[in-house]
Amino acid sequence: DYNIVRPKGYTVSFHANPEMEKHHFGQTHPMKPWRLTLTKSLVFAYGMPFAMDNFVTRAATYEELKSFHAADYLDYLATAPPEDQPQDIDSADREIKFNLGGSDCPLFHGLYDYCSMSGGTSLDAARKIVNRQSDIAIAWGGGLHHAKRSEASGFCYINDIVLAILQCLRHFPRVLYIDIDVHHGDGVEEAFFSTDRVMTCSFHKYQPDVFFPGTGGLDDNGPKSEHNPGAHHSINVPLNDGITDEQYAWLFESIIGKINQVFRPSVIALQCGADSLAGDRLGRFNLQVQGHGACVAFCKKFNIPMIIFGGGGYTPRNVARAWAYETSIAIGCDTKIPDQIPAHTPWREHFVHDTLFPTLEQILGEPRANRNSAKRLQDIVQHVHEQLRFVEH
Ligand code: TV7
Ligand code: CA
Ligand code: ZN
Repeated sequence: DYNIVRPKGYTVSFHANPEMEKHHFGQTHPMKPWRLTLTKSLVFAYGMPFAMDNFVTRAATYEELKSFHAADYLDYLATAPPEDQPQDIDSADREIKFNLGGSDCPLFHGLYDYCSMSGGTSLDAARKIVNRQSDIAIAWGGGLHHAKRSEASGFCYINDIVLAILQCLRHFPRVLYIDIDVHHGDGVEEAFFSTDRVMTCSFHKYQPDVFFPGTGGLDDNGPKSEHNPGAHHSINVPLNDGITDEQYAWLFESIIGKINQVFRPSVIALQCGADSLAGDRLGRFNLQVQGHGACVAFCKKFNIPMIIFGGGGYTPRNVARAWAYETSIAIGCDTKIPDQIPAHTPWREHFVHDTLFPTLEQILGEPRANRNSAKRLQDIVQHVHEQLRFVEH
């Protein structure tokens, strides 16, 4: 048997708005806000709320969203007619301009509420960090890294991460953004392209013209002009299909360990997109719950205030497993957590296998071929270390 207790000497906070989970992008759309319900059911069944400060968050206000987004974009987001309603030509025009209403970013009922709730959840986490009321603030409803100032992209409409980082920059000198979603964190990278107060580092599958969004090559390290303070402050780790826990941990520790030394962040913002897990509906990697969680554990060891965001993740049972395990890492009970999913877990039948750490064979049947050679991974680390020679704080 095991006991979940509050961690000694630091505070973990959990930020969520249950109203968010009720929204639907559409029957066949891969993004299922309901995965947040499944995540919470595991977090609760394991008794983790006892070890955290739990907050029901409010939606972000229009003024708060405007700290990053353009007013005309927000106005359209707030008033756009849902897809099943007739629209005039002018509104069809704006849909194209703002990239709204396609199959990736549909105009569904309650869209503005959903977006402002996601933004509000991450802002709430950031506020607890800047007030020093929390050391690790968790916002699984956030992590929507593709959204631009005036444009929706890749299932993301409001960039809650940028909002949270901007809030941190009002109180702290430097923020390190780390992104382990299988997609490139392009929206966050672009937002802080020209500043040396934010370093961004995304690990992702990279195959332009084949895999979304097609940016984030190894040589994309920020503005090419040395006079621009943002030069060398974008780090990209482009990967191929099938990467394993062992390879990913080696890359992550070699790169993030070095960044921590040279950049010395005052806050870490960690996007934990779970579409980098094996068996994801959109992802291509062979990561297990343990390997995904190892990234969180490694960051935690730095003892720097940290915000943990959600992100992608399209096989809900595996998203819930990873995010529940990562919550347990934050509160420091990960080594005690039983592999057996508690019998009283709501929706337990959705987990298919009744363990928190299913084997690769259980998840995939046959693992996906690994297209990442040891030589290529060494070259990536070497390139990143060369970039970091230009960075000194
Ligand atoms: C953070 N991949 C977001 C990741 C965003 C990925 C894409 C889909 C997709 C959309 C669907 C759908 C899908 C099975 C998968 C070039 C296109 C090709 C739409 C069919 N099934 C995150 C965005 C990516 C929508 N987009 O990082 C409705 O896959 O590749 C593309 C763009 C044009 C649009 N078509 C796909 O994880 C949260 N979309 C089924 C129904
Ligand atoms: Ca990524
Ligand atoms: Zn993704």
